Amino acid sequence: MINGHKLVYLDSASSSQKPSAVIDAMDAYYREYNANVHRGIYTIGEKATAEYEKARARVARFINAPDSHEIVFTRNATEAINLVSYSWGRRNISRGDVIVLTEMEHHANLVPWQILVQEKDGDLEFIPITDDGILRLDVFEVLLRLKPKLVAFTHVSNTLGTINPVREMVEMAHAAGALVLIDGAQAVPHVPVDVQELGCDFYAFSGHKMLAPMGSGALWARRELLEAMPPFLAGGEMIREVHLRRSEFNEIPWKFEAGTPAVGDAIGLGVAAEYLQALGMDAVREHERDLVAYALEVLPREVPAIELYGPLDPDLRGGVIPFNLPGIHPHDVAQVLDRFGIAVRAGHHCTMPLHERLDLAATARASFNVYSTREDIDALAGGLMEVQKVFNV
Ligand code: C6P
Repeated sequence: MINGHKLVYLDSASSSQKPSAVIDAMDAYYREYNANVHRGIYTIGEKATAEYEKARARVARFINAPDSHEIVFTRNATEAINLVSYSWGRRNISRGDVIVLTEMEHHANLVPWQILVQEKDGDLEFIPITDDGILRLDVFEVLLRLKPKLVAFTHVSNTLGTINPVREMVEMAHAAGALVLIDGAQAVPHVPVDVQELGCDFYAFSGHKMLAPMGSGALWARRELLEAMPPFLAGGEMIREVHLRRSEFNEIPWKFEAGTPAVGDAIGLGVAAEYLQALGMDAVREHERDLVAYALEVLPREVPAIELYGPLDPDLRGGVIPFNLPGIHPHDVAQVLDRFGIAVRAGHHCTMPLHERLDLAATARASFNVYSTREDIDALAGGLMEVQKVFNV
């Protein structure tokens, strides 16, 4: 109970709740076979290593990676993108090179590239959006004439919910000779992801938004890219041989997993991937599409003053509903909703440039996951009516 009310959790885009299967798997690791991996030649050390690598195989299956060695465990999507910007970026981007991003990127898929091009004297270009949050592919076509080295974009917008036409964008980018990084942080929990079908080169995501523990995440990249990339972090585990003045690095993916990894978190991530696969990602998507369609119908009907942002077509939109109540700051909206046990996020959602583009100081945002229901949306509509009463608007 939250403030005397049943919790209505509508902040899953920020982080999801975790199923018992995930918590139990982590509990079992810590209680029954807690040990470091790839080190101990004793029973629980071997069991921990086997479960850690099993988790990698599960994650690979979940996104249909052709080879589980192409999955590098990271702490989150941010670290996965930084791994690419530091490792691939510093070796492949030089003076005058162009990287194309979009106006809707989360800061995690913007700031690493800003730092890289500042260091290398390269350039960033941005695919603009329409007022309802759709990428302008006509402008993308024009930007591709600049022959960018890399195009990096989000699969699903964390702020507007827009599901981008990623497959088409990958084809366009490849035809122009660019590599493609997809930020899948808001996609893997909500839509089927098949990296082979998408044809991209790098795919980054966090575990904690897809029912997995905090501190879990992954980068998928094509084997030949990972093999050619220098290590990102250095130390134990990522080496094969070390001498005082030189070292030989380990094979992929361990070359990118320096130090003791978050073993329990990786195991939890593997179980979350299996859990979602058992639900069926087509069914997950259909459930969220239904919730989006319901929210887009119910909220303006029950709360006529509400301003909604993002694509109006539920087919183009993941489970994210950004909104404002005119005359009330979104932080106040979120605070009053909390009195009724309703959790939404308010602010810029780590997309300040997108808010600037839409001329919005901030928004409130309701977001869904597999456990969200139509009743949650009814509760939100009721809560928003209460907010209006409190502020007398
Ligand atoms: N978005 C949100 O409330 P991390 O923090 O590394 O797990 O995820 C970063 C990230 C990258 N890309 C997208 C599209 C994202 O949505 C996020 C995280 C959360 O929208 C927290 S700011």
